[in-house]
Amino acid sequence: MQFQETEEQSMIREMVRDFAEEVLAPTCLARDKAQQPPIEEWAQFVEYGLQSCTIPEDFGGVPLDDISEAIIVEELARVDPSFAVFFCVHVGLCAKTIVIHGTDEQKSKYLPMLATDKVGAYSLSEAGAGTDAAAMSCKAKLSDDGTHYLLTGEKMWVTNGVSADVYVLFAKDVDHPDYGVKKHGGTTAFIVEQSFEGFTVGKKEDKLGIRSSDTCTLVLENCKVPVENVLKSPGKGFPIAMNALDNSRIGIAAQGLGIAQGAYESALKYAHEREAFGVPIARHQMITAYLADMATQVEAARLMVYKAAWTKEQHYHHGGHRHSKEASMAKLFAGDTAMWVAERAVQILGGYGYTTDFPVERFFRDAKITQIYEGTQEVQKLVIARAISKDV
Ligand code: COS
Repeated sequence: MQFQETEEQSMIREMVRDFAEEVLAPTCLARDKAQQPPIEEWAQFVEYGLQSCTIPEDFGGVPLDDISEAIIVEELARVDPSFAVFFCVHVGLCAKTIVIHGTDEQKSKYLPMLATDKVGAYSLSEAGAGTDAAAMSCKAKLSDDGTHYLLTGEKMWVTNGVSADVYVLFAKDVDHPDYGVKKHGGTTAFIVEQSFEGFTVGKKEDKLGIRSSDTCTLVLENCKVPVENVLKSPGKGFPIAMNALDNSRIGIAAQGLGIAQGAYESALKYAHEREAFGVPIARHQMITAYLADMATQVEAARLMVYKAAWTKEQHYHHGGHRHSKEASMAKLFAGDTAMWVAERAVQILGGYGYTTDFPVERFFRDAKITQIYEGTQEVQKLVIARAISKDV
């Protein structure tokens, strides 16, 4: 067992940290206020090639190991959690899902564009199907000539929904023999382009946090999707959706870690600069104890995130076991850590922490979503409980 980053991982961390501080930090508050997606910043980011980190070289990517991917998210979220989730969804939920489940034709068509400047998204949830994903009601019906599916319904909570060009999107094939038999019966994964006929970007949500990340509904009105855009085969979509979430929950855990790290650093700096009763507040025991607890929680979250990323790497490349449990544990712990550390940071900064003069109010608002999306904390407990019950 070793706890040291490789030289390459340290180099990536430094590169992303510089990018986040130089490019994201100056604009993130204004984007947050305006709810503006980081399109210009993304254009600068793609020059580094990191948006292709989950795509094999054969399809134009510069693949990195899973711990490096987590480090990138962590460093982005330390400054700008909205940008971090933009990256996470693109590389994880979209590109990686096509890498794992796509045919050679699908990979050749879609991965090179996702490896360059096209943006990816993932669309599973609906108004009545969030935690209970299998309850989705969007329907897919094969056209009479059998060349394409017609998708109908409305998807919800789609991160990157406005900005994306390509979506991995789930709907139920009503003619599949399992449809109406099993709860998730007929669920099919499609690759959908924003330009497809019958596809409309719907309402954009006005959110508490991660406001520079666009979240919207998608309206499908006989949306025409070629049959060759089905991932795997019709009716095989639910396990694809679950597998994609196993992968990306580590990304959200890394986002929580980055938020916690950013909030902790702000509080530490402030506590050493701000004086009260004649000394820096960091010398008051109650504040010292907060800071010690925060540093400990952040470190514990970091170990869990990297361990989950390592387990994922072992699963895909070295025959290791599936990483569902580790991903959910990391997301559960790091999400709670983000929320707790950000709240403590606001407390340490007092009134200043409640204003936009310091980033901790934004971290506080941004932290909350890490306990909700890509599976609520309650869902993570369900996944963990199911996994550990197999150990009995
Ligand atoms: N990887 C691959 N396949 C998986 C899987 C995983 N991690 N987890 C479940 N599956 C498969 C099962 O093996 C089963 O397949 P078969 O029917 O072929 O046997 C199928 O998926 C259904 O699994 P299960 O019975 O566990 O489904 P449930 O309806 O009970 O759902 C939860 C389980 C709640 C865990 C699931 O709905 C979930 O994760 N919900 C949260 C969704 C979420 O995170 N949404 C946010 C999306 S971001 S827009």
